[in-house]
Amino acid sequence: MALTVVYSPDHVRHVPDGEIWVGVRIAGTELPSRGEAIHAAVTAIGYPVVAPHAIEDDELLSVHDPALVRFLKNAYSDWQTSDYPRDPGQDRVVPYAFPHPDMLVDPRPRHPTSVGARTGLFALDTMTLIGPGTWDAVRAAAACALTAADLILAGSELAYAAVRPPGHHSGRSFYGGSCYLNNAALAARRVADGTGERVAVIDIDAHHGNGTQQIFYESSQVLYGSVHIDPGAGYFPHWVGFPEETGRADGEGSNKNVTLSPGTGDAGWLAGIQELVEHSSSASSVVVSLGVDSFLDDPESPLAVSVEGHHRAGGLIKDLEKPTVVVQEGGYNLDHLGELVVAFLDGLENG
Ligand code: SP5
Ligand code: ZN
Repeated sequence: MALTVVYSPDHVRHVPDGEIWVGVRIAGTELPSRGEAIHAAVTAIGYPVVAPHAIEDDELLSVHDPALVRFLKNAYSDWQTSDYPRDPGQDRVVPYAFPHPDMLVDPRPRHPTSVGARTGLFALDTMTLIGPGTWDAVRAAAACALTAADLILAGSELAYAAVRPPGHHSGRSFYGGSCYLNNAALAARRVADGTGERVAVIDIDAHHGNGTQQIFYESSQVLYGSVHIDPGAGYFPHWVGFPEETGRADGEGSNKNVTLSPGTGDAGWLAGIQELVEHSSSASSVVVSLGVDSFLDDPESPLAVSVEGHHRAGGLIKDLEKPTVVVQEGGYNLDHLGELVVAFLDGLENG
């Protein structure tokens, strides 16, 4: 099966320049060099690389609330015109106060005047900074994911959106976990709408894709399955990602979470992926959220999967024999990132 890579160099314009972790600005790991490493590896293998087609903001509304899109688009310029860059001297958009549900009298809070508070209305965490080029890069990533979906709709078997920033922690009206717009959800919605048939999302990032789960939680048309580090063992996204979350309303039974203990290696991870493959059998096409942060030496996760494990994961998903869109999520070991992505893609293409 031939694989086409969709890539935009505009990802380099997203320079989060760190993250605010437990109140401290640290270097962060979602770096422009991640995109460069992946691009170099897929180019070296010889995969064809194409640019995304242009998209309209309206296309983002298939999975996102207009208020989130408007916020992300304007956040940096709103921040620049506030006092925060001078007092206290914060150059990135960071939330300051959050609307705790028990505090609110009206469950839908009024639109806050202060951009610091407004950020708290949309952000899950303090780690996901917005800088001058963030929106352009975020939009380019969404365009890559939609272009990859359109390749499948036009008859391709395999397409890979080599994107950053990642997307699976962002939901209909919230962003966080280094994610802004949900690239994989945009691709899944596009394929489901274009085919009129069921789509399965298989999320193998080390973290639970809480945003993708939320977007499709009541849908029977898009199944969601994820294998990830157990949030109950103390890992992001902490509040969701448990096995008892199976979907709601029309989506009852369409959601599947497989949780793993810290230190889980190839056997446990691949058994989890096999469960997701079985959960996906009624779908006509597949979207893979490809995080490679389950790798045994990744700074953001305690899982312990080898390069060969990533190759075999691709092989398990190949066995579904369905048109597949792969969308890049996490993976933070810069020395192994390209090798891990190529190992997975080779397994998916050739078994
Ligand atoms: C897309 C994706 O993989 N997002 C990962 C978000 C998880 N980040 C939570 C971890 C926060 C702590 N980061 C500091 C790590 C120091 N070793
Ligand atoms: Zn992750």
